[in-house]
Amino acid sequence: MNAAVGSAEASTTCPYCGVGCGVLAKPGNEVSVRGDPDHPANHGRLCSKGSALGETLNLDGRLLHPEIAGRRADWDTALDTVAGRFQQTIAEHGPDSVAFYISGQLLTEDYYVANKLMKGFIGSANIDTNSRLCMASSVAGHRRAFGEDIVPGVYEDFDEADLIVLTGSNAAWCHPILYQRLLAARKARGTRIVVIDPRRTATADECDLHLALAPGADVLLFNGLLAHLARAGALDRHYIAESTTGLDQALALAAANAPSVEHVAQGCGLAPADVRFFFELFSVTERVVTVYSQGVNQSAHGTDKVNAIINCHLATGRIGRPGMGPFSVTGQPNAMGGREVGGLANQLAAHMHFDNGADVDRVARFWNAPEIATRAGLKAVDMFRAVGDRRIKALWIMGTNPAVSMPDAGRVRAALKACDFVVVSDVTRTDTTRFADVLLPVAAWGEKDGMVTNSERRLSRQRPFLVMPGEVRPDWRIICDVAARMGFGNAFGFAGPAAIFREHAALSAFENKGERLFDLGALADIPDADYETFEPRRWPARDERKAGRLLGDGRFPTPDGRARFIAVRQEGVALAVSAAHPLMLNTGRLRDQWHTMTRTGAVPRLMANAPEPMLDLNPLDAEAHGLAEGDLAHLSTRYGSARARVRITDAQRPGQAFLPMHWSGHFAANAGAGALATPITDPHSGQPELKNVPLRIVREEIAWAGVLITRRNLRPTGFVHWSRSAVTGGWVYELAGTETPDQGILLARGLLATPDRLVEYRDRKGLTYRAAAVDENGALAEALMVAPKGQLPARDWLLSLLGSRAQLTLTDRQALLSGRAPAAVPSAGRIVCSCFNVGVNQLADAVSAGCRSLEAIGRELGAGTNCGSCRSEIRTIIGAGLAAG
Ligand SMILES: Nc1nc2c(c(=O)[nH]1)N[C@H]1C(S)=C(S)[C@@H](COP(=O)(O)OP(=O)(O)OC[C@H]3O[C@@H](n4cnc5c(=O)[nH]c(N)nc54)[C@H](O)[C@@H]3O)O[C@H]1N2
Ligand SMILES: Nc1nc2c(c(=O)[nH]1)N[C@H]1C(S)=C(S)[C@@H](COP(=O)(O)OP(=O)(O)OC[C@H]3O[C@@H](n4cnc5c(=O)[nH]c(N)nc54)[C@H](O)[C@@H]3O)O[C@H]1N2
Ligand code: SF4
Ligand SMILES: [Mo]
Repeated sequence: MNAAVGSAEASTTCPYCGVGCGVLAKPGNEVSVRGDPDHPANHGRLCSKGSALGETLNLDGRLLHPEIAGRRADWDTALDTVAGRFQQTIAEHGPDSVAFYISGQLLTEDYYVANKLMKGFIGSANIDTNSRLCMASSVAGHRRAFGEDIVPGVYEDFDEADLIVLTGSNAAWCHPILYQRLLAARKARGTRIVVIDPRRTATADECDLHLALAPGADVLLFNGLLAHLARAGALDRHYIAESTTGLDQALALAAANAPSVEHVAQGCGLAPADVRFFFELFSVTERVVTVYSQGVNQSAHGTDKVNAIINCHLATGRIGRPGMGPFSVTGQPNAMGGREVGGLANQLAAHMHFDNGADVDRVARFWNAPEIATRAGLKAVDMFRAVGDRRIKALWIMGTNPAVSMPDAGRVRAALKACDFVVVSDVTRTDTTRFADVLLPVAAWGEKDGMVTNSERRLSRQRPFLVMPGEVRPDWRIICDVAARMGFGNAFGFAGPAAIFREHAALSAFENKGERLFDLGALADIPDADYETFEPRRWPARDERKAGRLLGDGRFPTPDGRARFIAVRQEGVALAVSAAHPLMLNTGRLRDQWHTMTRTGAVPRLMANAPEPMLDLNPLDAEAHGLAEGDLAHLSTRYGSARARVRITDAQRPGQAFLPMHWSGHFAANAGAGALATPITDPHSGQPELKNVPLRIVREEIAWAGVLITRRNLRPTGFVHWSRSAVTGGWVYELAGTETPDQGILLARGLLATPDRLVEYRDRKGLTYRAAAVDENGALAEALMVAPKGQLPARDWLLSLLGSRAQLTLTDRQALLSGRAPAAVPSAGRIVCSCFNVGVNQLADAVSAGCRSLEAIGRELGAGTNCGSCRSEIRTIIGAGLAAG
């Protein structure tokens, strides 16, 4: 690990989800982290990912020096090359021949200068961000309804609501601390919870009603609700008259689209009684918050889904008052900060837009930018298309891994390969950095210094507590240095993040007499010292008053001051299933992994819950495809293919499969969801449909399987399938192939590193092979076992040998070659609770020993008592144990 800045406990913010929890990080031999008790987002709590932050800080795999064409270069040469190639391309082909693709991982200051450089000084709006895959439909829906991209609610609404509708949100895993807050409120005041998700997720575990609606049917459901509210006399006529326009058209279309509860139920694949229960609950409960996220946004009709939801809140006047409102929760740590600076290609800056000439003029004057872009640029999917057909000739990617996370990822990779000049700024090597002509090493969490904004518009500081290692630099500085080399030094001569933040704040307040609610005017002169000690606060920050909910006064930032109902109708799914692709593939997140696993994938306890890429399938579909639990399946869509093991679960509806989005080429041979996903986008937001693509699955005829346990970080090639998982002291590689076992043995042996200290065993038929290598101290360095499918021995004891680093005993050595543990080592089983490292076998044993409730398990094993995100899985294990008697 790199050196600490000081010894004091630093107060900073978690770099994962949009809940934006405060973290206290104490440097030492290891950095220890705890939740910040004074941070209003989490009041001291952290989820599994947040609590493991200290384990992500070692420097294995960190980029420490700039590289040009794969060779180490010095900063001056690297920056000159970037600036020179961009300038040359612009001179020859115009400003729209270059682009930036950036990210919600960036801090506000990084984001601000990147946006200013591209839109203000290069003079193109070809800057888009991974938020296009994430929040774009919410942004578009907010603008259509409210006139500005405003999230009206605050986290206190989770405490004060009587009904919370979670739609297209697996908050139990993706916004865990907010979800725990909701469960606490439920305990205290009996908050009702309705979950709308085609899958029965962990979030659906604790709810009054789970509506497992047909994928994509959300508009029909919410149109049905709007029509029901009208029929039930639940419309707030006064509010509608005073504060809105367009109800008649929206209601007419909704009523035509969703004429009755039965019609809605049929179209959504739900029971009429369940639909009626939801409608009535919504209609009679004043304090309703509707929380939504990627099941709504990531859709070919995402913007319509957002407006269908907002329509119901407008119709009942339930916006921006305590315990009520539509609440789009943000995904990334600084998704909201990116929206503030205007990091999307169709935004300008500070909630100002290209479609308003006065805005363009205002920003140009503020920046003193004569060449400002005057129209929107290319959105992510179109941007990579333009890279692919050479309209864009120079691309700078910062803080995102599009070779994995973009839909139709195979085409994105081909585009990156074909592109004349690719720059990548990252903290580590990724599938995307392979395409970089210039690779720039940047500061990571713990080293970075700046501002982020969470889902409830609350700004918090990320503060450094570690010295930047090697030659690493912060993103903002790299961007400003390139800008200066391009001749824009005057506009980018910032001394540090505080100076950039002041300019960002000043722009938000510039000629803003309240037309734009986003206003940080009170912070435009914040002294460096106050920026250092900045306490979390929400925007708007026009003056010293504390900001809370917005839009509760029934006034909206539209020209006439009224909110707009948007008439929407249910459209068909973007691509329908067919005989060739009979299943619908849904993709999303797992509890303990973050995106493309560049950080969480290296932490053993975060890998333990789901160590391999798994495709979830309903039992009926598994049977129809001749697939058993754990079988390897070949997955293909019209865009690409992948391989994953099958997990059979009735949490999936028949006809629907689910694959996590996380596995990149660093963690498996070919298990990426991005290669399978469709690049079809929503017409308003340009956000791709990442939740539905027709899928074909075929069982892979596996002949042999292997497991390699090693200290080395490898990237096997030539295997039909491999995946790997971090364990204490190294990695476990699962291998599988369709070759004959003897060929498999040959292939797998090629992975071993230390033939001189190797002991080997091979059975006479050449079907089974075992080998172990020791280091100079006689401790296990690696072990390989290969056997016909289904015959691999258990490996817990091998892992404990790898982890302990103790010298092997004679018994150990014999056991290694016989493939059997020396004594029955009790196996904890797959880890369920990663906070306390409790495995499925331990839980099952505790249930048989009489623990019949979550509380009893918690008392016995600790499991489930910290972050709480494993509670639903524990409940399932208790249920299974009780059912088995
Ligand atoms: N553990 C973890 N947490 C994270 C992240 C992570 O990588 N890991 N990433 C963060 C980021 S950037 C984001 S954007 C958020 C995302 O947070 P979420 O949106 O909660 O996560 P997802 O798993 O992408 O999708 C949510 C749910 O949408 C459902 N869904 C699919 N199709 C439909 C549909 O047509 N209608 C409805 N109503 N639901 C549907 C899926 O079944 C899925 O359960 O999570 C953030 N938090
Ligand atoms: N199939 C499918 N695809 C999806 C989704 C889905 O649900 N299904 N979800 C989409 C969503 S919502 C999102 S948000 C995206 C996320 O997709 P990505 O943005 O590709 O995911 P990350 O793994 O978070 O990539 C962030 C990269 O930035 C690096 N990094 C971290 N901090 C910094 C920093 O401070 N500066 C710089 N320069 N680099 C840094 C990390 O090392 C990592 O390589 O995926 C999208 N893709
Ligand atoms: S809930 Fe989100 S912000 Fe909070 S600790 Fe977990 S990942 Fe970090
Ligand atoms: Mo996201």
